[in-house]
Amino acid sequence: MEPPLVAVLAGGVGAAKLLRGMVRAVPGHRVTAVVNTADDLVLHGLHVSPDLDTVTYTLAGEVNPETGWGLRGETWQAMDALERFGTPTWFRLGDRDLGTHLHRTGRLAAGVGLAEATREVAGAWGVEATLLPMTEDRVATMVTVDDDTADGTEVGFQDYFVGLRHEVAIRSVRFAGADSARPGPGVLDALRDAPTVVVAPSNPIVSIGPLLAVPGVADVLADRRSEVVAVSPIVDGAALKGPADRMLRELGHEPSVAGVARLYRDVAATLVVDRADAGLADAVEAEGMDCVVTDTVMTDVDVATDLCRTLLGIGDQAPGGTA
Ligand code: FO1
Repeated sequence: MEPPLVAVLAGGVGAAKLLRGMVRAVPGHRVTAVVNTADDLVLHGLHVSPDLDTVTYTLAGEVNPETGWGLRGETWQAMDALERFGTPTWFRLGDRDLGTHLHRTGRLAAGVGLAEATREVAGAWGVEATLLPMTEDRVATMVTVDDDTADGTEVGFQDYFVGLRHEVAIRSVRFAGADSARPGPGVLDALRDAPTVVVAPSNPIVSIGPLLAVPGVADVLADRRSEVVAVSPIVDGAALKGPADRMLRELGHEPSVAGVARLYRDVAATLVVDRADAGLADAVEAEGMDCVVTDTVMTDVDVATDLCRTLLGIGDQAPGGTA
């Protein structure tokens, strides 16, 4: 198998959009994505891996374009049937999507690892890129939400994100199990061997945070920091999707490209920011990262492809340059 030309640290929707451009910028089979699994949950006895599935369905051209997750043309008969029993259905699994969770859960029960189950799912959807779960061990993002109690209440990530519609303020985030998690098969090799490593424009706290918390990952990136380029998920002080800006603020970080630079400067030499943030390039550089300004809002696959070409050629960019 040919080695990857690029390895991408990936969360869900933002990363999936970027990867759609990446597999046009270079041959799909030369792209490896290391994907967050700390959002995974077991529901109705099924192992659900939202970020792996979002990336898979997006690369297959089958993602629901309205939500950015789940499958297009989905039906919900299984959820309707569950409601009949009074079973909670706050986390919606469509009928077609259920097939993926049934397959994954069956394979895991048969003793196959998550990496192999992921390879099977991605392959069946015709995805050429290699998708690697960050770990096969259980790592769970836990969020302490602000409530009337003195210490707040800790809930699982999907309880916060979907159950509470990320409308409540948060006090802290931790990645349970991360300290003893082993990187998934092939993860460290891909991050060491790919000529370029890209940190996708995913939530720095709850999507990229767990990846960097897996022992070994941040060290590999720090060792080759000059070849690691991150894309800011914050544009003009706001997240394009989801609560990243609010989470940053609530956890004491600045919700700006400068705040993102502060989080990534130890593992990446370059931060790519949108033209809307051109005025903050000096602030990014003051944090110790080179700043490249270009179009990062991936309104269509052509913008994503151009962005990826810029990322791959970043070594040729003058620091602080405009692509
Ligand atoms: N997000 C929601 O807001 N509501 C849902 O009911 C929901 C179901 C769901 C099912 C499968 C899947 O792969 C993703 C799903 N998501 C849902 C998205 C998911 O919560 C988030 O995309 C990620 O975990 C954050 O990256």
